[in-house]
Amino acid sequence: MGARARRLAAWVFGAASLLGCVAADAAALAGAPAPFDKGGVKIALVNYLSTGDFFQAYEAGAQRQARALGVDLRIYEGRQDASEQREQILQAINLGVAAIIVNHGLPESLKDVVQRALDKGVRVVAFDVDLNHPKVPQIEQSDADLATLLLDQAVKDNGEAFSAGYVYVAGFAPLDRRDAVWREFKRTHPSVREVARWGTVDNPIAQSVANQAAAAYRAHPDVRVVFAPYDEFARGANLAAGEAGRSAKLRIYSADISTDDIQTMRSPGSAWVATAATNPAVVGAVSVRAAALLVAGQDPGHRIVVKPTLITRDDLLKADIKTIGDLAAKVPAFRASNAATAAWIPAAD
Ligand code: SR1
Repeated sequence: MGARARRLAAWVFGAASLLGCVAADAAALAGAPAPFDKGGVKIALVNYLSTGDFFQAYEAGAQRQARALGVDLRIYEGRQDASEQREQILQAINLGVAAIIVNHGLPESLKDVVQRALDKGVRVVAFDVDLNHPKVPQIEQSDADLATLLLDQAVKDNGEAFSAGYVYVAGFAPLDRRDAVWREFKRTHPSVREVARWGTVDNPIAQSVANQAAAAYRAHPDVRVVFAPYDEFARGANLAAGEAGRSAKLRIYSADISTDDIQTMRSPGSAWVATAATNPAVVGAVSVRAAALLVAGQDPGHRIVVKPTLITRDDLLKADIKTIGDLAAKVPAFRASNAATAAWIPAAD
């Protein structure tokens, strides 16, 4: 084959694989309502946060559900940059997506671009960012239940009176909802004293939180319980406890779970004794299904909840759970959710 023919073949192959990629990712789904019966449906997942196990697993679950639906899922990485997230929403609208999943973010900076999407007929669903719009279904993990499970366990393990450290950053919807439960808990448990508070989402989050925790532990040697309801916070609090030789004197209660988190909780002498969590991959799949239902003209409901489960260090050790896969094998809620389902939507593989 001559050079010209080779160039032409490469061009044809490149164009075909590009088309093939779109066609493969956005294939027709037999028996599904329009537009899924024809294929070619594009959905955007626009993230505010992407780093850390939770968000990686969330994205993986969203991708699996999109593949099962024949949807071409365009993922925009989140860099905790509100103006970049706005720009990405505008790019997604221009790309002609049928729906946008907004994953976290700052409501004030999103409202007008979300309205622009809705005005152009693009469907929108929100995970863990309160967009407060009647046309935008809100997906969450029931953060009130999640925090209540943890604080009930903290009382069970430590009694009604203890000095606590609290890890919190305001402005993130799930953390704010968990914080509302913590504030009410302190009101109803006057012998629980919050003696130290810290928190940051500066990357790398766990290490930044560990640096703050080390100072908090030095200043407040009476801290017995740490309420750190985000796994990156718990990793930091646990790391600092280990480095300060305080693991045996502290108990850490957190949210979220991943295979790495399970290993940290199981490690000898770990202070991280309980977490309340969903499977983030399941939440990602629910988000795509909710968007797909809207695109098909069906109603996923306005408030879509994936319920969390309490998992203690003892549970992990006794049941010999070492990975998220082990957890899914033992706890049905970690395999799938019946939120935002329909007979025509295939299960994510
Ligand atoms: C900074 S917000 C972190 C939380 O978002 C998700 O809801 C996860 O549960 C995580 O804890």
